[in-house]
Order: sequence, then C-alpha cells, then structure tokens
Amino acid sequence: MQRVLLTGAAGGVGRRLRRLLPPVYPEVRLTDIAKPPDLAPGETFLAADLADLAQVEAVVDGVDGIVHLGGHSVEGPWETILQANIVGCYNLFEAARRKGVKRIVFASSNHTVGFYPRHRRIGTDVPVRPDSRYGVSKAFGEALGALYADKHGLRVLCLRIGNVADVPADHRRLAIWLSPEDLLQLIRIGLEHPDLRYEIFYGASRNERAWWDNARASAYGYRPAGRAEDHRAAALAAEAGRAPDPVGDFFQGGPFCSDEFDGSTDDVW
Ligand code: 15L
Repeated sequence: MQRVLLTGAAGGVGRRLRRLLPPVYPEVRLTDIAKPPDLAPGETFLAADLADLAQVEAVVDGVDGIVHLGGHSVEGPWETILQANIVGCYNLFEAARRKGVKRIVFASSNHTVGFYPRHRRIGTDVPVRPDSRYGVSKAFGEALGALYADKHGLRVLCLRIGNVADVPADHRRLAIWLSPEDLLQLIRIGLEHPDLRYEIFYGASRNERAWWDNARASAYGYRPAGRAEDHRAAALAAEAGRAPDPVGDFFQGGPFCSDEFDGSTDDVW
C-alpha cells in the first residue's frame, strides 16, 4: 500500500491521523471541502466536495487505498446529511470503483447501533438500531461498502467508531473511547490485511466498560493499547454538574438518542 487518500482531513480525527499516517504510508494525499488551516509544507492537499462526483473522481485518481472520514460527523438537518453522507458516500465508493482503488476504510459510527441499551453487549452481527439521521447515513455507508465488496471486489473495512480523542472525555466515553494510535492500528488492518474482504469492526480501545464484542477485530490481529480506565478520574470529573438525561444515559448512543426523542413509544426501552 503506497498511495493513500484521507478524506475529511480538516476535521478533528483527520488532524490526528495526519501525524500518524505518513511514517507508515509513503504517499498520503489529503482532501476536504476546504484546505486545513494548519497544512504543513510537505502535505499534499486537493480540495473536493464529496457531493460532486467529478471532483471526487479527480481526488481518488491514482491512489491504492482510501480512509474515508469525510462527511458530516454529527446529527444535522436532513439536507446536510443527505448531501454529505448519503450522496457523498455513494460518490466516494463509485469513484473508487471507476478509478480502480483496491481498498476503503469507512469511518462508520457507534450511532448505527445507538438504540441498544448499555446493559446489552453487542457484536457487529446485530441489526442496526440507528439513533439519528446521522446514524442512518452511517448504516447506509456500511451497506454500500458491502455492495461494492460483493459486486465489485473492493476490500472494505467499516469501523463503527466510538469517540476518537487523546483521552476519554466523560463517563460515556470511558466505554467507547478510541485512541488515535489504536485507530491507526485498525486502519492498517483495513488497508493491508491480505484476508480482509468486507468486515465491520468496533472502533474502540481496550475499554473495560465496553458494550461491544470486538471479536472480529481481534480475529484480524487487533490488539488495542489504549486503556480508558487509565483516565477514569478526569473523565468522571468532567461529568460534574451535568443534568441527568434518562434516555441518553440508558442507551449506548447517549445524547444522540435523547435529541428529538418524543417519548411516543415504550417499545424502545
Ligand atoms: C460520532 O460518531 C461523532 O462523529 C463524534 O463526534 C462523537 O459524537 C461520537 O460519535 C460519540 O458518540 O461520542
């Protein structure tokens, strides 16, 4: 794997990966809708709007693998999600097919399964239970990845990312935190593992409070090094003064579940 494209390079996760990818991959091309303000002299950047297929084809041309972080990374109005995450994700997979790209690592999200309760441990084989339009768009991306793997032979790894940060930010993130270094380990499996065709992994570090069974990732050799509990005191201190959220605190997706929740059904509990 020589030439790698990183979409969403200007975002928080993209910024962290820009430090970690170049020592591993000789040629990293960055893209986003607008140039990152902190672009370093050696970094190669090409702007593209994911909603424009011709622009996406131009940026994927000549790369071997793609790490697709691009799109809208939280809940948003339907039009925003539609263009950035549905149309944008389709354009990315279709452009990759047309240009002969071999592998895609797709940044999916824990919000594909956010309406599972926290007391339930789930693998990646459960039906999706999205907690937002954003979560639905990520489930769409996972399905699209399966289509392009089965029909067109792309090798695709979908990462249901918890929360990428230098340290876990709060109580919920103690269960779902993913260190940037562990994310790199997962990406390397997606871009390099010879047996990988299509898989879904959870993007989480070695978190003792995890709600997820990440056996598929372990089977491919994932050995996370980050341990959320090492940061427990600071994460719990960050909770001080937070108002209780009965819906968000019960379900895995947290505030994405309580946002717009209208309480009109008991079946979800
Ligand atoms: C996500 O999918 C978001 O991209 C990220 O910004 C966080 O909100 C994260 O989920 C989370 O669940 O904490």
